[in-house]
Amino acid sequence: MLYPQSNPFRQCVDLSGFWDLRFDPGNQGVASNWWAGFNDGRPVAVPASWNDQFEDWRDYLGNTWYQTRFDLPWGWDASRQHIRLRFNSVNYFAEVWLNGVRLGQHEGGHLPFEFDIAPYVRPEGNVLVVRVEGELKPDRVPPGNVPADSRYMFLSQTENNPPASFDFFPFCGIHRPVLLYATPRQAITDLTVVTDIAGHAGIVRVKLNRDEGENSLARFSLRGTNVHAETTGNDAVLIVPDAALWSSDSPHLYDLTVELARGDETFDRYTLPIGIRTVEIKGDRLLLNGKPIYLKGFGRHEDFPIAGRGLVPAVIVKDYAMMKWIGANSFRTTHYPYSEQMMDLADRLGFFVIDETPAVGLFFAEEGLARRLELCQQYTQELVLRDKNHPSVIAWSIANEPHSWLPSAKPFFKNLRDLCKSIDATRPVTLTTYIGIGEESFECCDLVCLNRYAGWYSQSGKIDAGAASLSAELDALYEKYRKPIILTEFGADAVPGSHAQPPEMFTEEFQAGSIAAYIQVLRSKSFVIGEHVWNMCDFKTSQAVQRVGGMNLKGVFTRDRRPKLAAHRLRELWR
Ligand code: GCB
Repeated sequence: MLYPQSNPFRQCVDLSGFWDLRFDPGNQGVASNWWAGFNDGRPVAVPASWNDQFEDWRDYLGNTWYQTRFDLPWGWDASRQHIRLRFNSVNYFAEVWLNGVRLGQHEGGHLPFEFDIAPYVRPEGNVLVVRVEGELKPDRVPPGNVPADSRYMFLSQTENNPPASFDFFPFCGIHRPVLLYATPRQAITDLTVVTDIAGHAGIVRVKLNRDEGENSLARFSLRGTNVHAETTGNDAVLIVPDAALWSSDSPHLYDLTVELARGDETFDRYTLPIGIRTVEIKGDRLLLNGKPIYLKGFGRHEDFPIAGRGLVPAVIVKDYAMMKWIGANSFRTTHYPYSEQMMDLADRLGFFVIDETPAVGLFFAEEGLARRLELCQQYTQELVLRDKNHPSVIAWSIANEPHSWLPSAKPFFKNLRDLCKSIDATRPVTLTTYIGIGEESFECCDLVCLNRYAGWYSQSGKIDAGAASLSAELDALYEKYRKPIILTEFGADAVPGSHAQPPEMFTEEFQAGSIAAYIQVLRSKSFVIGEHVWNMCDFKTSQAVQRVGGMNLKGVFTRDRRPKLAAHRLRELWR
């Protein structure tokens, strides 16, 4: 799925701004025809979560109606062009109407969906209405309101408010831009780029998808080089002599331009930044361009005061600046796909990304399991199709911490692994676990990813004992699976400004000390290929006894991006 862009052949307009909003706790909107347009809306910012924009609706996750109006830009013509509406992310469920016509619906909060609106759009006075809701239900992914039952879950989270089966606030709303865009009728619809290296040359294989129609000429070129190819088919190979490879130290991107032409007349163009690089696992190593890499970085969240999970471009820039400052080279998109803007900057700035689907908090009770699998399949497919061309993506994570005690878990993940590989055979696939050695799904993963909090949730307050048990566990895991290991989560909560010597839980000294002790263990194991601290920043979550002020305080930066002691300690260790 190509991100919309503007050039002489295609145009894109961002509908972000102040929309109208009506909360609908009594579910009267459908019967009252709000879908055809409603009155008495209050202003709401798009993109942003609704929860923190008002004084009284923070924990409300139910039916909510959004509305905006738009005119088509000058020159757009629905009889000659595809005109589409693209939603980059709406959490969790969206149903969309244009001028009273139902366009469709989408489930899942972090991946784009779009509608062809050419048949329904008017030159002026269009009314766009979206019903959004994010109720927590056991047959949704991620799930919520899961009945307490120790066969399925480690801990019951129904006492949390809101009752999410995951540890981040279930923010709702239109979280990323809504785009209106036009392309020619016979347009480029998708590109798939796979790169390889042969000696000093880079090999760029491009597969083109296009609308049905006559076999026009497709031209491929890399800006700033003489490399080009053309074909009336859909496959091209570009060989770049003395290629500048993409890496974290030198994230070189080439602009791949693809054009469609009839004779001399060009009628479509798309430009995609690409990086030439290879990723593979060999023995205990993860290789980029044939050389071992070691991941230093974080699990994170898209989370910021007031905007909630909504896209704030300045926060993205700040986060990369702080990750560079601290010496990180990577992150995992915990626990859902991040914005396209975040992914684009990872390519530009040279960050390695473990790209994760929204499959967090999965449990394996029979009831609803088929539906949860269907949703995970949908998300895996949507994610890989969206992000397959990013050089920064070095692995896919198909789940975070599933409660995979029951035998049905292993075939569930084998199914998702196979699906992922069938769309993209070039990247490793993994999932992360707290279960450790008993996580049988590691058999079908290329990498073993462990989340561990010994010294915090267990052996509480004992940094050295926690580190010793981590060390023993890593050895046993490697012995069993013989695959490279990444510690994808470790850390401790620290209340900013709280101090103690000797260190005590919740102080900045304890957090810094336990992170440093873990890193010392990791560096002593040759099969460990990465360390991701949980979390980069403090983040909002459901209210619970372990969550002071509804916050998870494991950030090494505060929610407003100020470094704690641990950030300075990490900077010494990572730079
Ligand atoms: C985990 C989860 C993460 C939590 C974290 C914690 O293992 O993957 O979502 O926030 O632990 O702080 O408890």
